[in-house]
Amino acid sequence: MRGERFLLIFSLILLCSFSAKKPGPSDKKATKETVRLFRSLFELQNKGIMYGHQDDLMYGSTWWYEKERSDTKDFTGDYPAVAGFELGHLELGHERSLDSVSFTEIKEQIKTHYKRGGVITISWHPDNPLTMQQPDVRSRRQGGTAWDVSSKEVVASILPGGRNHELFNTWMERLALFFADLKDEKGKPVPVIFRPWHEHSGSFFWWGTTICTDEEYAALWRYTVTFLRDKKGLHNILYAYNTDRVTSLEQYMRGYPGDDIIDMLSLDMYDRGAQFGPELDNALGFVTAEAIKRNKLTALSETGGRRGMEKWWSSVLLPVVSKYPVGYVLTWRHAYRPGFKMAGAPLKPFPDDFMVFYNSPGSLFLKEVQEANLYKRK
Ligand code: BMA
Repeated sequence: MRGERFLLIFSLILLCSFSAKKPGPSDKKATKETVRLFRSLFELQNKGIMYGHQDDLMYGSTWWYEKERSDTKDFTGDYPAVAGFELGHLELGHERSLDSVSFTEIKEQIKTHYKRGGVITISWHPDNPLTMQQPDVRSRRQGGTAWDVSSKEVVASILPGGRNHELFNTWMERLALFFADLKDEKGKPVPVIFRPWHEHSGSFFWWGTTICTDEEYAALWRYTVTFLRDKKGLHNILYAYNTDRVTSLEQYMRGYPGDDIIDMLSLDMYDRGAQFGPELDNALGFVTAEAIKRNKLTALSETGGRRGMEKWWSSVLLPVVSKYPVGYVLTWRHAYRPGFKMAGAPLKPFPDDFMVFYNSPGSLFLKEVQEANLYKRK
């Protein structure tokens, strides 16, 4: 009798621990640090919004690669919680990105930011593998680049069976080598959030919504992840699905490759006018609800203020993002402009109103995520 009761209690405990499945990466072999990052971010997105900045650790409009420097730190005294990096032209075997940034230096800064306890996110604007081979390519504006949308055959041409499949595999090999090189001092892989094939709902990249079919887009995603994760054994990557502005969940999910591939549901939306606030509110509402339902992370992975609007951070962005469990908000790069430096009167890296966002209890910069110990907790 006692034995039976013991067995019953034991199986109940076992059942409970199985059904209360903890949210975690889609990669079942994700490294310990990657699992911890996922879980920390999943919790943190209910507590506040991390600030992220693209190429923050690489340059600002008046300076170029000074190791400890950051526009965010210059302005607020703290680094961003999330550091964004770009891999465009890595696929070509170049030493520098399409923005002239050295890939060796990018790797250094990724490791440094990881050591500090920050989060790393990586974007990729690869050239157009089909049109780049055309003889007259450079005579066209954006010819051969990620923005070249002159052919609708591109995605089909790089998938298995397509005539550019082998070329694409050499690109993927280079990408895999880069990720494999991201190791800390003890040789352990550095976890990163990778956001390729971004802004699918728009039609300004060769993987855009009217440039390939939803099936091709999903297949491209699945090929990318299975290549890196299963073929190359890389288990330090969280994958972010991403669209540009959308007005419905149905539009957002077009081409979604599946929960076994994706870790984060993210959105890019720039403020182009008065409709932005309500549109962002609507989109973040359904994107974050869907993400939570699926046990996925969330982000407003690219945004930017309205031209000429002084209090954008405090009066437009903050009130909307505070309503939802958004993991991070990232603003895009401060492109280096040698002319600004020569003029002797450098522009301020951020508007004064950015400090209102910084000082808000809801925003998280590096010091706050250091306290949360993203990679070390259980
Ligand atoms: C774009 C612009 C480009 C840049 C690209 C990749 O949005 O900032 O100038 O080359 O991102 O970083």
